[in-house]
Amino acid sequence: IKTHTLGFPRIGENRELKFALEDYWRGDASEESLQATASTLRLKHWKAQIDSGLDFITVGDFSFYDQMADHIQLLGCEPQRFAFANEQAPLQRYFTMVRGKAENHGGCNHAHGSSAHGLHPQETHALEMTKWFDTNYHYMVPEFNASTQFKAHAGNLLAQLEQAKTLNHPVKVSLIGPLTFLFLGKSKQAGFDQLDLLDQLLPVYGQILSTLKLQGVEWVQLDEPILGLDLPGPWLAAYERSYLQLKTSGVKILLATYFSSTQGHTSIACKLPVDGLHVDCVRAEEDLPLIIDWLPNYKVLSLGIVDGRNIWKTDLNPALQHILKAFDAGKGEVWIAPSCSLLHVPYRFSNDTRVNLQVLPWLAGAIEKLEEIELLKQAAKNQLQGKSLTGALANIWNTHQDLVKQRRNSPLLNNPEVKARISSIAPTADQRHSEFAVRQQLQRERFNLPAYPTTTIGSFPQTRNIRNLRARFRTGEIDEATYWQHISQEIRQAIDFQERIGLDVLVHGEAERNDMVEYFGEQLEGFTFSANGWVQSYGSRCVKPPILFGDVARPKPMTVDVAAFAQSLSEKPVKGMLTGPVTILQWSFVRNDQARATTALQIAYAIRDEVADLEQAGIGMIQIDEPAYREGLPLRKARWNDYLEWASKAFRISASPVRDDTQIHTHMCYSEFNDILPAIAAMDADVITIETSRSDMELLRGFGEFDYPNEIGPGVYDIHSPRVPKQAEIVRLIRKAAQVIPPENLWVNPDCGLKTRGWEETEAALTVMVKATEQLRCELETQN
Ligand code: THG
Ligand code: ZN
Repeated sequence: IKTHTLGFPRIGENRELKFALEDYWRGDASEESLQATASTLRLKHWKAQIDSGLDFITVGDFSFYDQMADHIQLLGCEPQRFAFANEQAPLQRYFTMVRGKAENHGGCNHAHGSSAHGLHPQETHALEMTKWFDTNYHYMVPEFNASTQFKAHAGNLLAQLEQAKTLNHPVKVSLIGPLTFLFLGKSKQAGFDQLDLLDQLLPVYGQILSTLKLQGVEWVQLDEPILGLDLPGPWLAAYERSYLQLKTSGVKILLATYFSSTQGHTSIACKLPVDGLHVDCVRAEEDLPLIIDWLPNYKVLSLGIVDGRNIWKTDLNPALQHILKAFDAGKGEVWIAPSCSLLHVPYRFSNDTRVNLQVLPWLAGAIEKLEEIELLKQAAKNQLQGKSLTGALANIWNTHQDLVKQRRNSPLLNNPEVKARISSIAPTADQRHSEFAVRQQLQRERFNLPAYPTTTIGSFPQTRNIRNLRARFRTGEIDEATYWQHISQEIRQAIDFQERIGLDVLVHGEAERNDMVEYFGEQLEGFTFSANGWVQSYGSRCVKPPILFGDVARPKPMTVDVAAFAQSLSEKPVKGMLTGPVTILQWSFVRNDQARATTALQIAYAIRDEVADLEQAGIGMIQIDEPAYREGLPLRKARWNDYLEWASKAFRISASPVRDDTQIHTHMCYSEFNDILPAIAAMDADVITIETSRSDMELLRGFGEFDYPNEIGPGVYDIHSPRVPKQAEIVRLIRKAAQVIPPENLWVNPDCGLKTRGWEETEAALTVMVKATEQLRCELETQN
């Protein structure tokens, strides 16, 4: 029996890598100092693996930004559009690819005035970023076209290997497999299929594997998580010949699948000419009997039995049974591992100072998960010799299992009122009183908005001042009254600003919120929070997912005071701002002792009560954001319907207690909506705002073809860049939108929230947006 991990969190226990990167980018630290931090972190993480008893340390999971981006360099396929000079240092090229390059390269915090003149020829967009499967981690998307070429650049990887060798411990190298790498990239040329690049790519992989073998590496883990998707036939068909070719390198290959069942491709995965197969026994437990049956006994079976996507201590008994079953079936070599890379969980919980003390002992971060793996190995070894654990290990095992049992039976998990409420949902609870057409009429009479009403998505720039304010309140430096006095001031300024530039529907700006999920979790029962449980989201950016451990209830209103105060400052409607149940679910660590659908419904009721209270307080428009609605979609299509049914129901439950003339908004960020449009329509929000400007309104076409029935605000400018759009550009986008959406249903707004932007460019951009709208209204009047 051997133990390993598919990958380890790289940002550092105290986000050392994040701070080192940001210092370096800001010009406050040298490359040497950045490299030194990276090197120290790698050593620390490998030592942690050795200390907890793993048989291999994993090399290749470190990255300065993202592992897919690393592979773009490893495989020598930096997109031609970056036009790198040969002499340019790889690290510079790397950061240009992942972060883009602004004109003058002065960083992003000044000289915004100059960007008002439009795209500078020297401005280079970063690689696109997109969600890694159904996680909250984003990877950088490789770009392919017919002239893409590959070339091995393994220097970086080999240097890390050399560093690992100083520890004198067996090494396993982890890489993304060739088919997954190609599949997750994007063809940038119409009609070009990136699968056509496979034959060029394979020799480069072969060369890298041979080099690793020469360097004394016995095992390479090749991640092929796309085997858990509904793969197109030609991609599936390419597996066998690809791996036959890679086999000639002579290095042993562990093919790693995770996140989802390989159903339909299980036999291919089992029969590939590789030396081992890793299976996710948490997400794809149902595959295990088949795999035990079909995987030849001479191959290594790596069992991913410790959940790499969640933070609960593993119930060791059933996990041990899985291991023993594999041995019973005659498997020669069984390895034990987390289900997937530990990238998706915090470093550790044992030192945390904030988690509810009753919940804390139930949790396992990356470090604690390695300990579980070692414990399972010792128990399995003993069992195979007909013995059970004794001494200290037996004590650890028993204590661990007591905690697992304690959580299962804890009264902390149960709130009978919440359970009763969702066990008897009235059939009309998820329905508005009247159909949309009726509501629309009443809302038009009530709000009397001009054509193409203008609004924003909700957040305004989170200035240093606001962050400091929250930090000072958190540490007790200022008291609650002082804190709210300052926040009120921020809200007042936000309202004044919007009145001044002439927006029609206002927001309060969200100065009081840290994160759109954390903010609500902190006020709900059933959640707890860590002080330091950071998980990488993209690059140096991290999130601290709330821990949802029990039945969800709302002890008291969460946003009503702020919303009512903001509304009192203006005659115009000010939207009440909430986060939707699916997004709260998706961006939290949620309980694994009940169905996600049930948890979502509980959250939905908490939001529903908030919606009702907002309406009571005179708020006429309420926005319930669901940016994670699309990413919650299961990886296999066969499970979509079930998800979409409960997800849209959860949204409707939260949105439906209101009168017909109360207007419900929702917002979703950039995603492929088109395949789930019926489910988006089924949410029945009166207005949806979506991100469309980067796709030049192409995303909107689907809404038009589908005849999306309700009102839509397609984003008219990209908020991810400090660039200020020109009036003519926005006019053009609105006209384009009006060709597919009935103009009377169109709203005008930016793509997304503005919290990552500065005030200067925000004011400039929104002013242009209002001007563009006024121009179109004039044209409408002259037509009529
Ligand atoms: N909240 C949560 N998840 C998310 C987003 C979010 N996932 C998708 C998307 N938005 C990810 N985007 C970001 C953008 C910025 C940051 C994190 C994720 C960010 N984080 C701070 C950092 O790393 O410095 C930490 C913020 C803090 O101190 O709380 O800036 O909005 N849950
Ligand atoms: Zn958004």
